[in-house]
Amino acid sequence: MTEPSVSENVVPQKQPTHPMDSWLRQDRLPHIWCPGCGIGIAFSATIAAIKESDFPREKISIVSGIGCSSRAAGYLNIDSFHTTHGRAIPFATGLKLANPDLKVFLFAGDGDLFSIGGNHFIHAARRNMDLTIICINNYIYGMTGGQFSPGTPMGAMSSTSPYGNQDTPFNLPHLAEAAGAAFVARWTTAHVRQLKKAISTAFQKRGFTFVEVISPCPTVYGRRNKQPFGIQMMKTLLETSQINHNARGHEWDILLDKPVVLGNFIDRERETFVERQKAFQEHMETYLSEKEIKGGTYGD
Ligand SMILES: Cc1ncc(C[n+]2csc(CCOP(=O)(O)OP(=O)(O)O)c2C)c(N)n1
Ligand code: SF4
Ligand SMILES: [Mg+2]
Repeated sequence: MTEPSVSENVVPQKQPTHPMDSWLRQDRLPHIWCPGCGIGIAFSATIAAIKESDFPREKISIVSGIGCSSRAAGYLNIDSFHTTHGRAIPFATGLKLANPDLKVFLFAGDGDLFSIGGNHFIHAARRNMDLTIICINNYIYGMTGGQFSPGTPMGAMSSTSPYGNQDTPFNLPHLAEAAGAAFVARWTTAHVRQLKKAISTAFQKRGFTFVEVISPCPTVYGRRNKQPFGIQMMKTLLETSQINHNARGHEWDILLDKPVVLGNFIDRERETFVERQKAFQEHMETYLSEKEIKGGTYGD
């Protein structure tokens, strides 16, 4: 009889597991996010919020556009749709209307949601469409090499503003509020607990809910703006932000020399699109049946 080899004697070790493993599409890993990027923090805060919620996994869908942030849809192990640039909202709207029982949320970037997708955002908010939007605002088009975006602060460097950005960025919470969102919050990736709580609230609430997440992009934003490391950017986010839930719209502007105001700013009740649609359906059926009885034509 031959002696067992050393390798045969080794007791097989159980692979360590992570509490979020089952929420990730393991075949898609490793992910594309750079070391120091904040997207992963926002992504795990989102998973934690989903885990805590009452929604069964098969009743939740994530939709994203295109960008580093939008890659999240491909990594999350639920029904996910990685759509085209700027078109996540119309896609998600279709999904929600086809199956109103679903909880549909978006995870996408400042460029995707507010440049090419900006019009969809304001109209979905106006209609109080039943969607939760998580926007990663890293002040830049990360994926395509650091062009300025509608989130880039005035004066900040980018690959397309080598002398500083001359435009004012959108005040995203103010835009969401003005357009009609039911819940509006802003946190950073350095405020994980508050962020997770805001995402939970946004998930539970009816209608159009919006959470802006200020997130470091050391690779294409930080390096051009004297903060090449993610940890430095996180420290700056902590040092230069102020929590004030009662601040109002104009105080939410992002300026390089002023603290960034954070909080759960807006929480209000408005009839949602899906609710209105049900009522409208009934109204339409009554209208049509009356027309039929009287023998009139549509539009009379
Ligand atoms: C129709 C169309 N236009 C432009 C692009 C190129 N593009 C891909 S991602 C992106 C910007 C992404 O920026 P953002 O949404 O802020 O995401 P980030 O990468 O910063 O997370 C652009 C312009 C594209 N894919 N499709
Ligand atoms: S380029 Fe920026 S946003 Fe994209 S993964 Fe790298 S650090 Fe994150
Ligand atoms: Mg971006």
